[in-house]
Amino acid sequence: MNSSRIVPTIIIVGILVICGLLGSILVGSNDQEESNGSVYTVSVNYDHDIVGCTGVGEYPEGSPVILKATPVAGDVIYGWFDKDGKRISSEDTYCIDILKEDTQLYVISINGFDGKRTFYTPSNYIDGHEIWTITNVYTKEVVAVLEGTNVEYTFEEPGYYQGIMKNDTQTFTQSYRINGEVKRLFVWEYGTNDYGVIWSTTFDRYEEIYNSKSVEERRLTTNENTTGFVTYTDDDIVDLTSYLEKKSVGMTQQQRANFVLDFVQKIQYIADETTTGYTEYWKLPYETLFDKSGDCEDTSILYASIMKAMGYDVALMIFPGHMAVGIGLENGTGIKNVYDGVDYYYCETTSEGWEVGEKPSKYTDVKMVII
Ligand SMILES: [Ca+2]
Ligand SMILES: [Ca+2]
Repeated sequence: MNSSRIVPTIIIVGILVICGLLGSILVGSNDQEESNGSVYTVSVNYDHDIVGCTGVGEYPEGSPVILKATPVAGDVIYGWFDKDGKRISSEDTYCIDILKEDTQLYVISINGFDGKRTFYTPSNYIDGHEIWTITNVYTKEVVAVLEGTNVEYTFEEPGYYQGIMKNDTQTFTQSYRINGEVKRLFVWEYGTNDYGVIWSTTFDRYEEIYNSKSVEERRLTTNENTTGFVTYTDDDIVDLTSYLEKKSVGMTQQQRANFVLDFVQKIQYIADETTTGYTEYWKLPYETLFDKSGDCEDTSILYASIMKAMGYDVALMIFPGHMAVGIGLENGTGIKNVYDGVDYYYCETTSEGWEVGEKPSKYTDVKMVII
């Protein structure tokens, strides 16, 4: 089990698993028949690192619900997430005070993570006003502002963190690199169904990928080496792809392309300048998954990688100031670009609502880079 954690893996999450009454606790069930209130279902999805979860089931409207998940030995609860994939708690148990609707949650555990660290006040620090500003070195996000002497802080997940304490004349830094398992939850809709997947990796692997391309390579202004970003043979992408393939069995070629496009379009759009300080910065597909964010070329490169891994003909469609993906379809519908006898249909990856073959008219003067 532990050895499999080293390789980034994809874990299939039960989708809309309704646990029904089995193992559930009915609160106030004696009053239920007399009241006209609705009965709502509470369901929790998780991967194979959670042994079980108590508290799921059906409850009368207004009930309190207490959910408790038990991780496998060596794991700790990383968090509870709502149906939109937003983390709502990092406790072992999750309590719904007053149940108002059918509620679908996810719970995620990670392996053996202890994020507790101490930031020590330097002995030669002369200002009595001791404040550490703690930043995630990679995302540049301030994760905490800590006040006090030798102050303890518990990080929520593995990462590389730096604290800075300064006054008018002195600046001190203290860093912690905390390795361990990292998981990302992706949720999206296709048609009338909800889908979710938990993607698992390690912080070590993130740093390996991050360092595999120089900043110069990531700031390409030509198309040279472009295809080197479409890492469709990497385990990180292959595992995700096989999950997406399983969930889309029976779909047509174009439906499957739309299914994956819906997954990618849910990834948050953030401009390169905001996250990296560079006007242009290409991420590897792995990094877009790890960050759960990117701009047009990042989500295009991710989508192109998955679709290529699925066996599609794939092209990056590069416009002045924009990137999209062309997917080869036989008998497809929508806007296409014929290249070398293949019909490449336009795929917009940056925002929801654009289906395969739908193209914003402002993008013209395409350069096709066949993968
Ligand atoms: Ca960009
Ligand atoms: Ca980018």
